[in-house]
Amino acid sequence: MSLGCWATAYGQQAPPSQSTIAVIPQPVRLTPGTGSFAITPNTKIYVGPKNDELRRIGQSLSHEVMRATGVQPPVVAAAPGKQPAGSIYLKITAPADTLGAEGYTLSVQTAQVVLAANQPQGLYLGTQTIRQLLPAQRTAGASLPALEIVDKPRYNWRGMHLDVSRHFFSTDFVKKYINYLALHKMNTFHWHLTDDQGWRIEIKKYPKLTTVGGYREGTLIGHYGEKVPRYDNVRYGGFYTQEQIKEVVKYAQDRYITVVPEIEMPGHALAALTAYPELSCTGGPFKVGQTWGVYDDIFCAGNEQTFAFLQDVLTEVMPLFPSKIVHIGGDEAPKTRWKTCPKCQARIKAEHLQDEHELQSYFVQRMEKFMNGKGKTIIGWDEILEGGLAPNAAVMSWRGMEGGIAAAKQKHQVVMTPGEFVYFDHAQGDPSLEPLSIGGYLPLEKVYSFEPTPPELTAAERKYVIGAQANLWTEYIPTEQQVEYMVLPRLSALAEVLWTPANLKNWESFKVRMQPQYQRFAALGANYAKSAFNVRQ
Ligand code: TNX
Repeated sequence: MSLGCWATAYGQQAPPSQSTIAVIPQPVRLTPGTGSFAITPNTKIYVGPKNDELRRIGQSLSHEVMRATGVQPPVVAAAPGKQPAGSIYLKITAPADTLGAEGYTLSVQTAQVVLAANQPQGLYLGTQTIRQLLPAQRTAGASLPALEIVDKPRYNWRGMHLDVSRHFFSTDFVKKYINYLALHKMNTFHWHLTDDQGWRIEIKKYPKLTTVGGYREGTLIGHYGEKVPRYDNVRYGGFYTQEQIKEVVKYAQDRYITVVPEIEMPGHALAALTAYPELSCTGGPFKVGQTWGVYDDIFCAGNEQTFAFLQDVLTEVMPLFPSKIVHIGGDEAPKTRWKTCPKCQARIKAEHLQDEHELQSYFVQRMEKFMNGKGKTIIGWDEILEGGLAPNAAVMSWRGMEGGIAAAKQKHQVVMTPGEFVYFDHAQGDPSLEPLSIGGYLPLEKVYSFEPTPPELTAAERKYVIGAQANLWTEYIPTEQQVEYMVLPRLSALAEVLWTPANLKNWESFKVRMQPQYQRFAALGANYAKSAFNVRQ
């Protein structure tokens, strides 16, 4: 980045010096001290108590220190109570204080650094703060600024979603994406694995899901909705084997990120129906979607085979994901086919249902019962409210906040993900200068202004809003570089919305703290959107 860029964006200001304290998300309490802790070839990282998990966290910090300073501190098990001077000490403190599982304290003094937490997860999150106190680009003789931090998150669900159906991304890239989440102290990765345009997870009992459903004959070129749609006629697709899924889940777990898989039902199922047309109302045949939008052909709710199939699929999916919660989709399921399907109509009658919306509710409740029986809970898009919410289901509110508000009032957990504030598939700069995208305009400042807890809820109802997430639908995002472009830096704003107490949010301060963050993105080789601050390239 040249000086010219800085001049354009920030008047004549110079970039902040390396010693600037610029942590994102902003910690709950940060008190600057005097002096600094120098990283030297003698610096060691002590971890206590001695165990593999803490050692791994120490190793990851050591790796980051190496990246920033060229010095790789050895990781050493520390005897309890002993605090060697001149080193970095990671320790588990007595449980049951106010820090919770994810909180930590960090004390940087000239003589030593002490990072403490109740749980390893808190320690790991604290190392992400240390990482941001280090220079973004490798600097020999670097130091950490003296300070005291007490920190813990505002929300439990700090999520980021990725649609790998409309476009497919390699496991290597998914891991890179998870790294960006970890840097931002996010703790949930919502993996949208199935949709009309491709089924991306290997299911051994139904191999055609991926051999057939994993590939489409071509992809729409240009905007959805053009009078004469054009296709590139290039076969496109891919899928993850169960081994690859396990690898990604483990990778995320090591970074204290829960992977929530999404298996879409009853809608957005065209890829599955292409592989197994007998699960539709008409019997097909079908083609894996080449166009975006919503398709009328969905899983048949009148057909017992549909339920057996989905239960089999979930039986294979559940053991791959330690997450207690599984996403079952539920959005945009047109009732066109169910209206004319004799079996669906017979089901409506037999179950004394009012209409097709109640049939969808019946569908979701049946799946919920199955999942609850296996010790899992479900979350679905806010359409699952229609026709009656399943008894234990959580709701992901995407069509504004209304669905989430209704669910919270019914004492159901809610994750807020309203399109207006957190759909990262929308353009983030002047739309006429940005790559082809969908949905509208969502600049960084608007993401930053997002408030996940609706003020109209009572104090008791607010507890059901467990957090929020941003979604990245990839209809118009064909490459890894473009994924990075759409997510960065908006992810930084989202992270602060979800971690930092509302009264500490400050857009002006955020903008200043973003400057070293940009350098960090550059050092990671990330294609972040420089346009987000209207910085000339
Ligand atoms: C709506 S958000 C969808 C997705 C699309 C997205 C495009 C949601 C639950 N469904 O299928 O990709 O709009 O912004």
